[in-house]
Amino acid sequence: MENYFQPEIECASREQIREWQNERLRKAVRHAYENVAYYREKMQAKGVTPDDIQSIDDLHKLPFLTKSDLRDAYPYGLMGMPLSDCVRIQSTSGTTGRRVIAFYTQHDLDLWEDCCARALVAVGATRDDVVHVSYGYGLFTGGPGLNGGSHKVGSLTLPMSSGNTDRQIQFMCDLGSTILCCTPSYAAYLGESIHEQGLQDKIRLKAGIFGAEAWTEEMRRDIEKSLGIKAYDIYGLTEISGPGVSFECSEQTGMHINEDHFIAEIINPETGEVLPEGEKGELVFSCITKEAFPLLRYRTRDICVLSSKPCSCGRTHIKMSKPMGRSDDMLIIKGVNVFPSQIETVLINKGYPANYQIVVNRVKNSDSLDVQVEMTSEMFSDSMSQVTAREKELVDALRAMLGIHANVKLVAPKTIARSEGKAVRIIDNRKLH
Ligand code: DLL
Repeated sequence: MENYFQPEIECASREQIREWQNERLRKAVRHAYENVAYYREKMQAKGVTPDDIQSIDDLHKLPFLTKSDLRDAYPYGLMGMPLSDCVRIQSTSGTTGRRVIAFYTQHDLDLWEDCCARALVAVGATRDDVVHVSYGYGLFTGGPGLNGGSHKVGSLTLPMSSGNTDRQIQFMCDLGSTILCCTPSYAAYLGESIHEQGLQDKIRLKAGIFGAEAWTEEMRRDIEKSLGIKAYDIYGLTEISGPGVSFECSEQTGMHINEDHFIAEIINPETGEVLPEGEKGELVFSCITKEAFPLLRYRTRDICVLSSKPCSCGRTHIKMSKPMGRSDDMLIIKGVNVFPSQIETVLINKGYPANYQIVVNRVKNSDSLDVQVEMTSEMFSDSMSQVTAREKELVDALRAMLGIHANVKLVAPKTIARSEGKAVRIIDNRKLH
């Protein structure tokens, strides 16, 4: 069994990492140019050839690739290898427009699973662990990615998939699951259900690896408390391979990007200008080792900050902050930029569970923001006037955070539908696109 803490790679000097990146970038650009007509045409339209890209300093010369390119080229137009060399597809959870389909050779699958194995080892996984994978399996990358990573580590892998919460808890108790992999909203729900069934003493979990959707530090603390674990973040997207593009280490202050496979840039989402390290902007990835689906300068729409400050875990790969929202589903309400994570921070700080729904409407050209929040069972027994006072308190706190008025409605526990995968928390009825 290989060891998936790989200090020769993960703790390499910045110079060494840059050297790998330069060499692999040159190869990746040539691969895309020679094998993907769509890419070649985009580069030609910008007057760039593979000879113009000698190092990461030349990266800015390449055109960006966006989700709409992926949709235009659907389904086979961005493949870098013949179909006979591809062994798998995965697809996004997108519900609007054409789905995005990513292709993998066996080599691509191996590298992706290596990245997930690194993530698991970083949260403490060994071959003695029981890894409980409650991400969805099938087209979604969460289940297959963590499953493959867990096999590589040599842990006993429980391919639970999502759903059937009672069975999840039963397996967790009976088999002594030690590491939980699922969305943070499902982790919170599992915690809630375990407490309801009074089974918290039967749970052997020590760590969780949660991603695929935005979650706050407050939610981390809640999950850690409710499940009695350390909760770590993991990031990725289907187009770039899936989970494991970056992952948290013991420091829990941002996610190390697997820089031997992916080069990260931060750009101004309005102008496309590359921003210096430390500035907030849209994350852009160039994949430098992928064969079947070679994406260069892919715009993720995720807004975050990069930092190469030394990390106490010894890893030298650059860290990205938790995504602070998306440049495309950032809500603009009454002209004000609103990130749902800001609303979640207010709610959790005031003691509410992370079960809420944000509804935006537009009536006669005026936007309205409604926030429905579940009360805890203790709050639910409060008198009507106490509930009204609580609602007012939230309205004030949300105004202080967002600068706009939100209509707040406190609802009974368990009235907002739970999610087994990514939570649907935002309903924008304005149809602005
Ligand atoms: O969500 C891959 C994944 C599976 C990541 C399991 C982590 C764990 P997609 O369905 O293609 O892929 O969605 C990708 O989800 O661009 C982000 O906006 C969001 N996202 C993913 N991880 C995080 C995270 C998977 N840790 C999109 N925090 C990305 C916040 C995340 N947002």
